[in-house]
Amino acid sequence: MSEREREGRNSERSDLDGARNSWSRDTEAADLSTGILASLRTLGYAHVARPHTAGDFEMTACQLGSIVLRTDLAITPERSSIVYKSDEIRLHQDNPEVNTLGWYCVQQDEIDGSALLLDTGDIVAHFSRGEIVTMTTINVRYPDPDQARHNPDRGLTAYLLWPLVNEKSTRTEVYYVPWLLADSYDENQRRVLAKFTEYLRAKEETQLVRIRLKAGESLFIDNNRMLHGRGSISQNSKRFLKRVWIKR
Ligand SMILES: O=C(O)CCC(=O)C(=O)O
Repeated sequence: MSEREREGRNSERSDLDGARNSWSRDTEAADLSTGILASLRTLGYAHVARPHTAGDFEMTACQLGSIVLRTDLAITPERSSIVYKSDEIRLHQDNPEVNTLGWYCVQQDEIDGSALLLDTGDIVAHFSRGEIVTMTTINVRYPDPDQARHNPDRGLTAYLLWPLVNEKSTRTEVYYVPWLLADSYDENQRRVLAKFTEYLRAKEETQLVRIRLKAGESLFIDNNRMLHGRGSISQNSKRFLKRVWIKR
């Protein structure tokens, strides 16, 4: 466990850790969601290490907002998205309209299958005001959430655009997917984008958070702040996660 993860877990120990087996009442899910929200605010993620059921996960996720998508993640050769493949998934963010992502571990990979996380919550400290403004003009594509338009399993692809940096009244949010950059940027945008990728690379060397969920544990992340990915796993891996996309 990394120093950072240990820190996070210690600070949330009373709510998110512990030996009890499941919770059945809404009030327990509500109490837990308070701890999760606090951890999302401070660390950008919350690892619920207290063993629980998929039903508990669902109940807790509902306390965090509206679930807009549920996905079963397991190696599925006939599906085309990278999330069903055994290859490494590079650090990225999901649909930027979705604020919180949650994964519940039904079965972990035998060898690894850890979630890899990178925090961009300090972006304003690393870039000048001018560079931040330039980043608000750098558009990154994201798949159209309407499955009638974007459904790679049916040969349909359609993308919308979202800025790399989005200035909100309370914070500066990031949306980055290295394989969904637009076809062309001007010279200034290319320069700032190169500095941004170097910022991520340097961070990845020293600040990558690695969380290997055990069966019965879950992980929530702030999708407008944290990048996530995972290393490659075996094609025969039985790893099985339930994912939810949550809008606040
Ligand atoms: O399999 C995982 O751990 C992550 C999959 C992923 O990238 C996603 O859910 O967006």
